[in-house]
Amino acid sequence: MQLSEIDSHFEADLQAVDSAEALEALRIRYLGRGGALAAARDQVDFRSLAPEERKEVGQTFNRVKTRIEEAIAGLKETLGAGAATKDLPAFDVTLPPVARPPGTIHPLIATQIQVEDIFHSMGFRVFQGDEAVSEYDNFDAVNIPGDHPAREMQDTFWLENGDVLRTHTSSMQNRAMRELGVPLRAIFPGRCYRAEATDATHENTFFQLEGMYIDREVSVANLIAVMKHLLMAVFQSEIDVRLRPGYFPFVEPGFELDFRSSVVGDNLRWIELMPCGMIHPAVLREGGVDPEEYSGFAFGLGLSRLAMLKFGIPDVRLFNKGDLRFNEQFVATF
Ligand code: FA5
Repeated sequence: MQLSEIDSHFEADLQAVDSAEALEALRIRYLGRGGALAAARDQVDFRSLAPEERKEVGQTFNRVKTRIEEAIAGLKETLGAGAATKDLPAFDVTLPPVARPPGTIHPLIATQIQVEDIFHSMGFRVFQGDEAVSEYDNFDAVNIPGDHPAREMQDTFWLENGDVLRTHTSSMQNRAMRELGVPLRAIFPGRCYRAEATDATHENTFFQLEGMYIDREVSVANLIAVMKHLLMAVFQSEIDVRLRPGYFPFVEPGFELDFRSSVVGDNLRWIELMPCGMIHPAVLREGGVDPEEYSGFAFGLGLSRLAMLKFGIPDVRLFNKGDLRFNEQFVATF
């Protein structure tokens, strides 16, 4: 093969190469000791050439050789990359794992789950409701008419359509009576909202857990027994409870329930836990329940407050901060 033919032949041969082995064979055929380039060179009688011509022919050889070398090196890289990835799985099993620390349940929700379990064991069901509710459900249905001063007790977020972000879970009392009927044993946990200044014990967004127990001849004694059982199960210790008078338009009589235990707080001091009371006859009637036949109690447990007591959390605002350093402290708890 003449030097002038090598270029075009090589081009055609290169197109046909489809493997690393074929490429190596091509390299030997063109660049090897007995290869096409060496053979073409042997055909040239350098001694018969004038110095100028000798230089020119030498340069031509070098140019062709460099071109062939570069083309082979380029294709080798392409074929090599293909071979390296062709039969491998889509991910590299030898890479070190990405460390993902185990997730955990938020202490508030963990408390909610625990309290739900305890109420389940006493035959209560969990009833879910909306956070945006009608003015009627939040106020009127629980005996707080439009001009009643009790509306001022709870600073309300009003929505443009006249609904409200529920200020308390009592907003579900009426629906529970109407949808579930009586006898009724149900709890309604969830977020509540109040447009109030925040501090260590007041948040604009917090959790309550409402409960209703309606049947024939339900009394304050049942209320005390249920609450004592709840608190003993939450704190795993002996508990004392006491009732003080409290005012809420939807209960009569109304109470504030306090408790004390050697494992919570200090020096067996009474801790104010939640308002409660016997459901007001007007509320029963509004829910379609005859107060002559049925009676019941209701309570509005501050779930955020209970979680604070359970875990020794000093500031209610920590729950909503989304600070992982806070949340991570509860990893091992559940
Ligand atoms: C009520 O909301 C009544 N609906 C409770 C009730 C239900 C009474 C059924 C009788 C019968 P109160 O506004 O006190 O009551 O709130 C109840 C509990 O929610 C409080 O004891 C407190 O633990 C919690 N709470 C109220 N406001 C906040 C707040 N801003 N931040 C955190 N917790 C709050």
